[in-house]
Amino acid sequence: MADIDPELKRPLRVLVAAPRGFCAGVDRAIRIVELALEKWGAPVYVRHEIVHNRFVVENLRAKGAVFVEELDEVPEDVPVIFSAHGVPKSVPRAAEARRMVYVDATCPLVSKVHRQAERLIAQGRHIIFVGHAGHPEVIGTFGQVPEGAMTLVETIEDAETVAVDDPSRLAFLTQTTLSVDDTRAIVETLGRRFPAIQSPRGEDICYATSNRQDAVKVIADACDVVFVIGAPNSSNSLRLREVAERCGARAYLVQRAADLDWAWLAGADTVGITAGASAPEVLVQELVEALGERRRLSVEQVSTAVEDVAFKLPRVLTE
Ligand code: 2E7
Ligand code: F3S
Repeated sequence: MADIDPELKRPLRVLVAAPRGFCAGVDRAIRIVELALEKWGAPVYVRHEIVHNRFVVENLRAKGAVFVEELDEVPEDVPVIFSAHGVPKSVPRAAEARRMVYVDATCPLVSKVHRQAERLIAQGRHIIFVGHAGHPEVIGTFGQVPEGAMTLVETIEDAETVAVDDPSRLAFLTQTTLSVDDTRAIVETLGRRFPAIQSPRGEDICYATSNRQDAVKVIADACDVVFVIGAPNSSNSLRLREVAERCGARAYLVQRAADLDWAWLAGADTVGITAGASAPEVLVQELVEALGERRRLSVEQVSTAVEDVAFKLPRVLTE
């Protein structure tokens, strides 16, 4: 006789965080690709994953989008879209030189940081940029200013040791998807070492990042296990997993339900689910359904904020 799984149909409380999933910048970026396909027909090229989610990318690919990493992979006479994470100034410049049709899907909140960087450089300041090396947003923001005008700080240790020429003419900016708590500590360190450092006008960490971190904290406090739906290259999703883990939960990043390992749920009575800003809601529902196949679920949504942010689409696609 086959063994009966003792976990099967044991009750499982599921807390689903809100806000979770798509932010306004992701909504806009995906819509830009869809509208470009409607307006110009396939293929439409996209430089870099429009957002860091395989499911989103595959769906758009099925509609005729072609994803490449560099502009020189785009053939002549086809439109190209720049991803939500932003691009160095050299990219639109190269597109203009080739007389390409391009649409910039950079999140407006990232563009705002780009403009702040330019303004600070015009004031003669050196910028300390708090972010993660190699991330496309960081590459894009560094590409707004002349080489050497900005220094990357990734950790508290970096903040303790970074050397600057003139501490009286210093400012800092940050990536939009950082850990709110880690960034606070880094910024405090910078402020202690460089009392004259100028802060960003508003927060650079975006509303979606901080709302999702607040919400996951609340569920993680009550959960044995937290699942974050997101890709391994998704900065904001990685931060959500870290935040959940720091609250004492066992926290896993999963791209979709198929990644779930049932061993992770051993002994768990309460699990939490959230999703990074680039993860579609269908993947949340898919995970809930997968859990329901083995356990008897009670599902509750835990809401810590209501979001009503929406960004305008580029005129070229709406006229
Ligand atoms: C753009 C920006 O695509 P994502 O996973 O990107 P991150 O930056 O978190 O790796 O999420 C949406 C998004 C977030 N930030 C897009 Cl700058
Ligand atoms: Fe923009 Fe923040 Fe989303 S920077 S793309 S609103 S995660």
